[in-house]
Amino acid sequence: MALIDEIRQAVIDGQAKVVVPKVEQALSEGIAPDKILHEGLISAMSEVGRMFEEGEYFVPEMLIAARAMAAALDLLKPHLVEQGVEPIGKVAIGTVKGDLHDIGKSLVAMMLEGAGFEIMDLGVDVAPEKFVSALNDGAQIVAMSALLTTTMPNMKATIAAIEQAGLRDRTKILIGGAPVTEAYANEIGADGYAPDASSAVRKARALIGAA
Ligand code: B1M
Repeated sequence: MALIDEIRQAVIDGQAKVVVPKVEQALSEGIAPDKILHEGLISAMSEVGRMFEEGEYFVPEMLIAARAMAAALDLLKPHLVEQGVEPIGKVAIGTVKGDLHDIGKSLVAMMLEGAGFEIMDLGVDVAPEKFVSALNDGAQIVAMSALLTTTMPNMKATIAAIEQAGLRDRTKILIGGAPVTEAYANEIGADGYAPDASSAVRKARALIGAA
């Protein structure tokens, strides 16, 4: 089996102790971090999602696979994030209230950081008021992630809270996550939608006029 497939399989099997040395090996063999990310890690999580949908995996298996992926992402981070770049803007990023999925959000945060944004990572299950207080602390962009159809409405609730706080005019709002669409972004009055981490960077740059 090719090394990248071994990484993918080890994430699916939730074997963090296998994934980490294999990612180290892949990096030392000169395999591009981007290839490890997409063909190894992200592809593995899609398969885990499919297995969950089809009843082959349950929540504990999903969680263990996510932990293996997170351990691999920690290793990849320095390779994906350029160090010492002058900040081009401040982003408050979080997964919306009620939603505990953090891998996609963290990946978007990592890529934004690599593109020169200063990141305030608010974590998961972030209440609208927390986004508002990050804006009061100087964030220009609010970046919201949602992985559940049931938590998407909390994006709209957060926009309402920002409006109510009188901060909407000076705030750019970017949203994303597997169930989120451009149409939904338009519907709730967000300024942008991105389907993945690299387009999130392009969108964020465009939103603050740094494109
Ligand atoms: Co959950 N889960 N989960 N889960 N989980 C999904 C999302 C699901 C699609 C699985 C399935 O049924 N196929 C399903 C949602 C169904 C729906 O609402 N339509 C689901 C469910 C149902 C649940 C629970 C309700 C299960 C239960 O308890 N019965 C529960 C909810 C808990 C909660 O949040 N309150 C739950 C729990 C969990 C775990 C905790 C076990 C674990 C998360 C662990 C963690 O994050 N630390 C988990 C996992 C791992 C998944 C899957 C398998 C993988 C998610 C992931 O990390 N993907 C997922 C199935 C799937 O996605 N195929 C699933 C990899 C990641 C890189 O991709 O997050 O999509 P993603 O991020 C992408 C893009 O979406 C985009 O860029 C990223 C990189 O390209 N993006 C943005 C994301 N945020 C963005 C923000 C942006 C822009 C782009 O701008 C701001």
